[in-house]
Amino acid sequence: MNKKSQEFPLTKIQWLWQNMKGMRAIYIFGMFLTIVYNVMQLTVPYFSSKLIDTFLAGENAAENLRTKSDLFYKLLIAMVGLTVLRAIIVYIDCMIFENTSQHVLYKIRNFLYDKIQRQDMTFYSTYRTGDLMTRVTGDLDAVRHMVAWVVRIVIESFSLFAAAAFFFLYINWKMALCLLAISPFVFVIIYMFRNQVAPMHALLREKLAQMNTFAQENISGNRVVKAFAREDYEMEKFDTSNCDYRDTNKNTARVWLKFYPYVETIADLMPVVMLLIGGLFLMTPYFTMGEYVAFSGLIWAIANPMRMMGNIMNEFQRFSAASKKVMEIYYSEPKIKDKENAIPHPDRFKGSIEFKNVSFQYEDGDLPVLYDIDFKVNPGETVAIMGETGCGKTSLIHLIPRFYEPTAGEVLIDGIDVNDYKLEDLRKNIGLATQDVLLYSDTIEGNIAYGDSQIKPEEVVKFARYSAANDFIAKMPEGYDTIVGERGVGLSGGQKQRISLARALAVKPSILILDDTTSAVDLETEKQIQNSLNNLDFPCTKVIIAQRISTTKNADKIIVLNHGRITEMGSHSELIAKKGYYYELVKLQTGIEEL
Ligand code: DUT
Ligand code: MG
Repeated sequence: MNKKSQEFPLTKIQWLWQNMKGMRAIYIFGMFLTIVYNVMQLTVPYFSSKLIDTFLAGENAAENLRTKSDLFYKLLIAMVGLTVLRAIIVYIDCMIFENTSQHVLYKIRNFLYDKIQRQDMTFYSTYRTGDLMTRVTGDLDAVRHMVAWVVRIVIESFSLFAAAAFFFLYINWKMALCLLAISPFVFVIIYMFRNQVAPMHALLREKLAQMNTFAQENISGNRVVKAFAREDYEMEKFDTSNCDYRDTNKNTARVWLKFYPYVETIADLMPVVMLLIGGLFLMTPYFTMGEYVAFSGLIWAIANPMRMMGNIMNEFQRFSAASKKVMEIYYSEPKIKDKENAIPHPDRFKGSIEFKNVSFQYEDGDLPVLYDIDFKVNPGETVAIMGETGCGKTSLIHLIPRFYEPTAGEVLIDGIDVNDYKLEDLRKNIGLATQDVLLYSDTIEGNIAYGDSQIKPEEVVKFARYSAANDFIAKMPEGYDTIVGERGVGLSGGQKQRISLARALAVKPSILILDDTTSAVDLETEKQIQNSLNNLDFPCTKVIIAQRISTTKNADKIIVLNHGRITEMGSHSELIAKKGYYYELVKLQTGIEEL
């Protein structure tokens, strides 16, 4: 997946609109209400102009007040009534915008979470956790802000401006044109502002992601920080990142400050033009005092939207930068997914595994990590994989559940290429205990039953027995109900490994893969585990990565990897006879000089 130059099928606004499905009608109604309450706002000056001309400043004011006093009161009541009605509409409108935005937020967030869940390993090595977290929280909130606030303010500004402009033209077009002639200058300034502020917002989102990534990595890796007493150093590093974010924020705000005086000056020119030209017009019969009051009472409805333009443009750019980051995840597609013609295999696999001339290279790697791997394991057999650290053992076993795809050759299970299975069918048949154990913050029972939530409690105990974990679990104050912390805090390395083994066994897999799973348990316990693995009550092919001869010597087949190539393959006795790496290893581990 290319992180940088991703094309989206929809524009940002279209995408937002698409995610408003189900809420569109009410949202449009909200937009309509926004127009309504803004236009209503203009009626107050209209009524006051009427009141002034008829009852206060006009030629027959005193006369009118006496003879048409009921009209006077009607106008007053209409003014108050409209103000109250307007307040109610504003309230309803705000609720509509807020509700819709929360709905959109909820919908997109769930969608993103689902997307992230279904991504492949390459995705997880491309995006860092803190970055992803920022996208589903901060960036997404900027998107919500667009729906909840920006759109409403845009409509408010435009409807106010348009209504006031029409109203002015209606009352006195000459005066209105003199005022409106100033407004185009604002658009030129806003356009220039947009070009400068857009890259700032992109940078700002980047900095926020950086800061969050930094904090996330630091918090989850806090044990390393403590072990090396590097708190001050980490604090300093965070401070730098925090400062950087603050400064970028300040610089973004400063861009507006540069343009703000010009916009403000233009907006402020309005009342001046009003005074000058209006004053002159007042001396002619074409412009009444009532009209002057109506104009000056509404001059803000022209000037304020101009002032808001900068804000609106700023918010648009913020939305644009944030939605780009959200859409990147929204439209990301895992490379490893079900083939279109994948055939379902609901039945249990028999469990034969075959690697046919498999080579593999990581997308970001320079060299292949596996070359020409060729071997076969029959159902129920045990294969052990050995070799120096970094020789490609973990990479090899990751090809079986199709975490990655070989660059050449194929991996077959029961004679079918793993690419042809549905991922769910394939992975359901595989029990994997990974090299770095990750337990969830849940009870021990919940952790063991992770792959099969239907499993009975007595079965959980059975699998814990198989993995020699029952004894220490039973000794814990709350037994299987003991909550283990994030990543299994509160357990020893060997204890965690044994729970992870029980978790892998609990799905009763046709293929069990253990990646260095007993490296941290003592020899006695390991022997116990070996025994139970040999006597499982379900058929199972085992692929075991280990460094200890005691773990591997009884395997049907031992594979020795060296720099990504199979250098030795055979049973314990065959490999001893070969007098190669395995032979040397046995000598080293048993301390016997000659075998
Ligand atoms: N490698 C990558 N990207 C990864 C993982 C590994 O480039 O995401 C490289 C590192 C190493 C090679 O692949 O040079 C093989 O790594 P692997 O993890 O397969 O080695 P291992 O045999 O499992 O080593 P260990 O015994 O330390 O677990
Ligand atoms: Mg490994």
